[in-house]
Amino acid sequence: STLMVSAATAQTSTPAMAPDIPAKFDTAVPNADYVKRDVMIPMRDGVKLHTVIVIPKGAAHAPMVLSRTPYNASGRAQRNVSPSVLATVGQGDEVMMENGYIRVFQDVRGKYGSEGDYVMTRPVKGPLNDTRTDHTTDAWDTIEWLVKNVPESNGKVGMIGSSYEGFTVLMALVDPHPALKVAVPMSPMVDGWRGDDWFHNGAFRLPNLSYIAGQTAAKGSGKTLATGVYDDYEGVLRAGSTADYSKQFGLDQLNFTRKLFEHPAYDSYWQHQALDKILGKRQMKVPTMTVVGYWDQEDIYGAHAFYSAVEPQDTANNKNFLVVGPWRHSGVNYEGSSLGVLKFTGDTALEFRRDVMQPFLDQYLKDGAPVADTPPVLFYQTGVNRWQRLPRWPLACEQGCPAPLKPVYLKPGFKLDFDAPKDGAAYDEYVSDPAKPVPFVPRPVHMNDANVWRPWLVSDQRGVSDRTDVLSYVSEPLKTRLQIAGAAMVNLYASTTGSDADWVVKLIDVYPDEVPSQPELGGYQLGIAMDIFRGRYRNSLEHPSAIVPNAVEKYRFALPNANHVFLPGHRVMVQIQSSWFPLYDRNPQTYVQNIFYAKPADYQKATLRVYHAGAQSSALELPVVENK
Ligand code: PG9
Repeated sequence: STLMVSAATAQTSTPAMAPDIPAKFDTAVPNADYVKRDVMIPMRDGVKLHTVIVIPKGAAHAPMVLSRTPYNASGRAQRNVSPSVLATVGQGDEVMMENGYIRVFQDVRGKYGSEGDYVMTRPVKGPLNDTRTDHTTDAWDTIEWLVKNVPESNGKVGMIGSSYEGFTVLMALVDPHPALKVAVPMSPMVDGWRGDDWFHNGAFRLPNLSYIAGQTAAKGSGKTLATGVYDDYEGVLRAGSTADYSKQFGLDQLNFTRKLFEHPAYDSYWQHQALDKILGKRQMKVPTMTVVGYWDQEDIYGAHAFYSAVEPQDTANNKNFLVVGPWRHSGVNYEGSSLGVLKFTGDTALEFRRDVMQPFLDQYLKDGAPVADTPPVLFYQTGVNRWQRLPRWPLACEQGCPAPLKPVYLKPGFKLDFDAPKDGAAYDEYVSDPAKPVPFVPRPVHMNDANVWRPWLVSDQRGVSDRTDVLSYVSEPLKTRLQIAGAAMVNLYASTTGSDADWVVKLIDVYPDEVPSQPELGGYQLGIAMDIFRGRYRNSLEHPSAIVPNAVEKYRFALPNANHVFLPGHRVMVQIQSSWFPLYDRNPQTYVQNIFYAKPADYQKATLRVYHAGAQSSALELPVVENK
């Protein structure tokens, strides 16, 4: 019968026990409008880096845009399995591909398909890196290869990328290949201690532990922590110190965890890899548009730090550009018409990519493209929701800006205004109990939930404003607009009965009781600029010192940059608290040598006082600018 014949035929050609998974196999993509090339590019030390090149069919004299990633180049080059190049690359790359670009993704050394060792945010060659290579040389060698081996290209290369990929863009600028014509670092990780991923002003960011497991437990995708607890607030609290928490999962055996635990202070390990410091000393050669989200919950510090470090070199105002949109971390590459409860005037991320970034890239990468009309600074002004083209940033600061900072004072009775306090109680106090830290978002806190993590910086601060361990100072409803443009400076006079303390300070826009067109915003407390400072670093970031119990000391630190209009009817609020958990590790409030290893007995309740009298008038110095 027919059945018997076909069975016999099958047996002779493919044995029944032939293994069914080949070493390598890709399904054909019929009618694709692109080709994908997978190559191994040799570096100067012989290590080969896996690189995926996506080329629109028929491309000729096309620019190339490179991203160097620890997040899987093949995955970055395959949002969907599709014959359409727009569906294949990420949402953030669509405009580029519509304009005929070649898109290149490369695995950094030691990750996914690349050879070599992986070192987390590998430091530049120098005191911390005694090898012949770093991300600067790897970018150089890659660009050298690309311009010689991609015949469809015009030999001009741009680099782009967000976060870790933004860090690799900045690393390429340390000694850029001559074919690198333009750079767009987005939310780049610049200084892991001052205010990007690992710490903020010395307070450790606990979500890093699961990131380290995901990133360094294996060459490919790493491991997920089996926490066994949905509410991370509970799970982390129960464990005790950060070292004890890490130990449960064996994370203390990973080298990068060890490096973090060995360098809790801003010592040479951190200073020597801070890219703003490194690039501030180099001559700026490549036009660079640095991009960051206003509410960037991971790397809110680095873009501004880099921009201001290199700005003095840009005397002709044609190399250093800054863009800040109303986005979460990396939100620039997705849909940008809302964030949490906030709604903007359309897809702000697409507007930026299509109307600002693309002409900027074209100017430097496309043969014969016109000069783009790029403002030195493009900043989405929150509160009034509009893009602002600015000649410089910031507009108000301590020194050297068009406007100075203007203190708004914390006052007795939990008031806030521009006049210094004249009478009334000298201080307010609260008890901070490390056994009941203030949650950074309402419990249960499931940190892996993207819906919690991504928009958390715009979450309603009413969730904590009435806790007895949170002080909330609020102004009268504003009669006229109050506009700020820069970084507010905290000037806090405070004491504690303990010998160490964290200070969390939040500048908040309190909406009117009723917002007719969006009722859920009635009374909303929107964080405009918020940060934490670990008290032991008040006199030196590098050399911590114990706080003298009950002595009034000064804590001075900058909040993240803001370009905001507080509208009439709104109120300005300043909140102060001493924990922000489990985003930040708990300060035991007893001075210990290394907080990572604090013992259970070190965690002690303390009474903290915030002073508002005479020479000890605590204030937030605001970058107020004239409202036009
Ligand atoms: N914020 C992430 C990161 C960058 C650099 C080091 C560690 C983490 C990221 O989004 O890539």
